[in-house]
Amino acid sequence: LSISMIGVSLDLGQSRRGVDMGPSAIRYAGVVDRVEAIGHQITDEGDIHINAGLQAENSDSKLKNLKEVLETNKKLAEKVESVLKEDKFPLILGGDHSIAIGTLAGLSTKYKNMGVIWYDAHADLNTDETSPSGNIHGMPLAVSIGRGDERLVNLHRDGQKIKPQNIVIIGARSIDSGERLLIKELGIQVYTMHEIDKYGMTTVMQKALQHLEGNQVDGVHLSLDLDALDPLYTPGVGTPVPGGVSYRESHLAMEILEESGLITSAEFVEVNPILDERNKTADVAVALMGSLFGEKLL
Ligand code: DIR
Ligand code: MN
Ligand code: MN
Ligand code: MN
Repeated sequence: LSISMIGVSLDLGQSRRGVDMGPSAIRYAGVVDRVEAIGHQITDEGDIHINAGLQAENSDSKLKNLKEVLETNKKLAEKVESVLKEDKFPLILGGDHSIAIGTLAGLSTKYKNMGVIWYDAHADLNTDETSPSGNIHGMPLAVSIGRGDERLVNLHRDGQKIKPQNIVIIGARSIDSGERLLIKELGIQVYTMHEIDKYGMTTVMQKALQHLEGNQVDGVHLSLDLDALDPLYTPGVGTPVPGGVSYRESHLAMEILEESGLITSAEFVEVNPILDERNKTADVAVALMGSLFGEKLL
């Protein structure tokens, strides 16, 4: 593969500062060497920044820091689009999960029927109306299917970027009431911790991929929120939820994705070095990238 790595230094999509340093933490954990050792080419495109200072203006409590989140995501969507034009594999490092709005907007310029694997403790399907927090990192999937504030929905290109039937959420264990309604209304595929416990990760991943292949997707994006894993393994996240996916199960999931040959882009988000223990969470992110990009023991 020829990979282009884009860091997004944004922490204003949620309320715990420091996740803007996620890309640095992941670089420090050795992402470039790890991916090159597998035999891929990787170009570090540097970070997308925002001139917000420490105190962003908190104008709208229903959409916290909307202006900064919009600005950053516009830049990201442009960047992703240009990386795709060079036929490179986009690898995005967060930053909080609101950056998926820009990632998916950029990807939607090339992929018209793209599948999305959303590996997360949360569903990220809130709108400005249903959000209990006002944090935009809880909204990117809703925004990308065309629900919520129109300034977010129409970012980079007008309207829906991905189809609800092309989404598979894996690892969910914290879903808000408005999100539950939207999941039911649209029939979005969700494999919660219950299904992972009951059927095992192999079955869950096979079902997820079969579903996307059945929809004849033209690409598959992996959006991996490190809070999908149990906080035991990834303590450096802003909204940890106990009872998560294990380290081994997550490696297995990445290996199954790699074996499928279907993944066309990926993002790793919500690494917050301020909340972390000796960069443990960034280390896990890089280890999982190893599996996703085809690292083999023998
Ligand atoms: C919660 C938390 N559902 C919200 N969302 C998170 O604020 O909308 N997503 N942490 O990853
Ligand atoms: Mn998330
Ligand atoms: Mn999450
Ligand atoms: Mn592995």
